Amino acid sequence: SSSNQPYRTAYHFQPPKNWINDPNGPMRYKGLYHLFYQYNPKGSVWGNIVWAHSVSKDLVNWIPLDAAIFPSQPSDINGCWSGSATMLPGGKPVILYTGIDPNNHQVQNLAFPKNLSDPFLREWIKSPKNPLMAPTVANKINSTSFRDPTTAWKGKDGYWRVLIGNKVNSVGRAVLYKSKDFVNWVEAKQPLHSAQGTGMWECPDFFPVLNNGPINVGLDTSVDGDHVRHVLKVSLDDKKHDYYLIGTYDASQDVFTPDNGFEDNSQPVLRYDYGKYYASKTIFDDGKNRRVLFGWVNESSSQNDDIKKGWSGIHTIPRSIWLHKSGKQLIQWPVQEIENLRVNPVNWPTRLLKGGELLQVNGITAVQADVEISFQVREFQKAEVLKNWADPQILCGMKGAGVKGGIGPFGLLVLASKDLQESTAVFFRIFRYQNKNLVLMCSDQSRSSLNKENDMTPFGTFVDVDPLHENLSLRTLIDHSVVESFGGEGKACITSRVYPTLAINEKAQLYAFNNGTSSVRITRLSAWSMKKANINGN
Ligand code: DQQ
Repeated sequence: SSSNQPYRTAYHFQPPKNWINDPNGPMRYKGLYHLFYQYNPKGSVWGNIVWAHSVSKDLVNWIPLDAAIFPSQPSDINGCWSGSATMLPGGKPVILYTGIDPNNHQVQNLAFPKNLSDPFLREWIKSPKNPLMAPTVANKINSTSFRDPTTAWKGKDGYWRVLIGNKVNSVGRAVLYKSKDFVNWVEAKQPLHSAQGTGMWECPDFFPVLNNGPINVGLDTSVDGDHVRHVLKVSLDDKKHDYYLIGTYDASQDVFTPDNGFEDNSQPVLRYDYGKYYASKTIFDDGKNRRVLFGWVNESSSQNDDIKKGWSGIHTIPRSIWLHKSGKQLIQWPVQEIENLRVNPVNWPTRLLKGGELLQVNGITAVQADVEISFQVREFQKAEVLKNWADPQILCGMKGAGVKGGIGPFGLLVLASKDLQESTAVFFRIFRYQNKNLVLMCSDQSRSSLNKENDMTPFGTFVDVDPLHENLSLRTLIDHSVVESFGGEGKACITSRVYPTLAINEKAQLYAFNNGTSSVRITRLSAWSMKKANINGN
């Protein structure tokens, strides 16, 4: 119950107990969404990995099914690791996943549904030809750095292509394999892309996005052409963050070239999320014609606490993802279905939020809420001057919500205790940098809990919004131990895990605050209590 499990979520995906990590093989089949995930059936730390399985009609409520893929043959006897689904012609789904063989080598395996007329796709059969791709003396692939096949895409030449994460020394690589029949795979001469000094690339994802298209419209993974840009996402094992590149896919050479600015000295620059977020994966949702992103959020608590509470890991709310009209970044927004959980709206009329002011948002269940707030900044004279560029996360650490500024910090205090001994601050602060306004967004959990065993490092990023011409918007999904925030209409995402000791259940409170000297105008505040979703029998 929520009284002895105050950190369990009410509308974020998690199993009833135990360890969960990467989302695997999401797909839509016969009108149902399928989500598999890395799961330890035996405990709340990583190990004994199988593909657990849930289905959903709406990406909000999930029905649990038995594990779909589990160790059963030499090519996966030591674990069934991450992978992806592909729809073959005629609407037949197949799964490629990494198996750990008796020598602890990483190999790629194929599985297909036993019974295509079962919309739940409960039973999966493994190809007798497994493994289909394996490290050998001839291909010189490192047997412990070869994993996480993507959804395959089909070229005009009729060949399927798939990427496998890999590294050679410290060069991260997306190794490309091609196949005519999905069973016999041949390694291409060169990887689709690689980068010096980035380390192991886990869970690659490669997909087209519409260039200059309407918002929230997605494309099937095999679509290509002049109207399309391509996205390569990699999960950097060394950093434990998901980075993405936007660029050009040359299908004739099978090479991806990122646009200028996406790599700095070979290192990728942009992230999906500047908080806790990893091993994500997208699908094309042919029901709603959009691309949907699934991602894993680890705990920030100690392993001892995870063992005590009996579980670890959640997934974010699935997000729609598309290319911003600038072409310079992706936009992410929680799938619209999540709004069906909204009840008891609270709306404020436009009002001024003076420097030093703290306003409580009353009338909602603050521990389980969806909040949208927008700010208009009118005076820019008092902006703090930033002389030298600084890492935004470090800036958020130095200039937390309690550090008074010129314009900002202003934003939300979530999961706050009555006396404010505990709170998580999600806020903006505007700097003057090279004669422009630079907007910093922070998720500051340094005061989120009296339990100092938790990792409470603040997170932050700059947001590409010009506050001179646009309002600064923030949406925050609050769910007991997760705070998922979207700044600038989905330009910047930060997900935090927090474990208040006082601000739990009905004791949690929500505030808008301004700790700058300049006033800002709240042009919108809409907040909702969120109903509990039915997630895996919880
Ligand atoms: N998790 C899986 C691997 C993957 C890693 C193992 C990423 O396949 O590389 O559970 O979190």
